[in-house]
Amino acid sequence: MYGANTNSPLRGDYSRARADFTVEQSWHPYTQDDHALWRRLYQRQSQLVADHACREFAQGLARTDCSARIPDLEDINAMLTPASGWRLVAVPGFIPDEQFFRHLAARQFPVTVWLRKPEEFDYLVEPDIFHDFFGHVPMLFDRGFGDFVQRYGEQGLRALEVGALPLIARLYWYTVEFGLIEDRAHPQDGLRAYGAGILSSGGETPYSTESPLPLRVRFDMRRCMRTRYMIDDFQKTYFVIRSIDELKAAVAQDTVPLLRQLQGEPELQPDTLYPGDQPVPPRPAAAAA
Ligand code: HBI
Ligand code: FE
Repeated sequence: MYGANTNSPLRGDYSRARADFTVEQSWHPYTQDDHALWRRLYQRQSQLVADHACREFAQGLARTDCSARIPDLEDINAMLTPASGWRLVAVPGFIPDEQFFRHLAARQFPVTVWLRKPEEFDYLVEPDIFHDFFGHVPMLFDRGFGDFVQRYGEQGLRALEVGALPLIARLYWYTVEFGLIEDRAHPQDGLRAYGAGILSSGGETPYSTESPLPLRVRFDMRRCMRTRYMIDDFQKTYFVIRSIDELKAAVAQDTVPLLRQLQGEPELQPDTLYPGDQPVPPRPAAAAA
């Protein structure tokens, strides 16, 4: 079925996708250049983990050693499913919101199959396998975080029913993608990242925890859902949780009443501190090596 091993998986090839938008990972067609680029991406990001990632991320990353080549998702599932009940499924790229939420609600995480090009080393707007795998999979080894993401998927489906996609999408953006944590149980750790958009980015990882430029405020679900975001620049506001349980608590109840209420309130701007915000200071920059 596969020809000579010279063509990377096509970006956004939906022609072979099933009804739930999953595809075969088509493991074989990754080229040697793809694996080499993966190694460079992996090396840069894994060096940032010790100083900037939360302990759950560091522990999850240590469970899989994927530094040498693009992983076969089934090999990862053999470790991930016993650990947390999650399973990775391959997808061609962005999939419709409803299908995305259905996968999360079923404890299945969609991982994009294709890898970016070398000229996109630093920055990419869409998810590729490096973002989806390096950024998201470590946290999915944590059962509590996995519970939150599953519950988020269920609430995402509810939000679609009431036309509240923008509100529920912001919750994902400011937590799963760009969340920071100041772990109440481990104060010596200081401010750390758990979001996949941060931890798959060489620039935003130190920026999010150390730069004096962005706003950082204590997580509040209403504040978070009302706040617009940008997809093509470092974030201007980060929301800081004190524990993963705080995320689970935020979505424990049906969010529809809250969504309906927030639909009637104005959006908040991504670069503004509002009354009631509780600012969180950055972490002192690590001494240069
Ligand atoms: N599809 N592959 C993929 N990855 C995503 O992160 C994703 C998606 N489809 C929809 C979607 N995200 C959004 O609905 C959420 O971010 C809320
Ligand atoms: Fe992501």
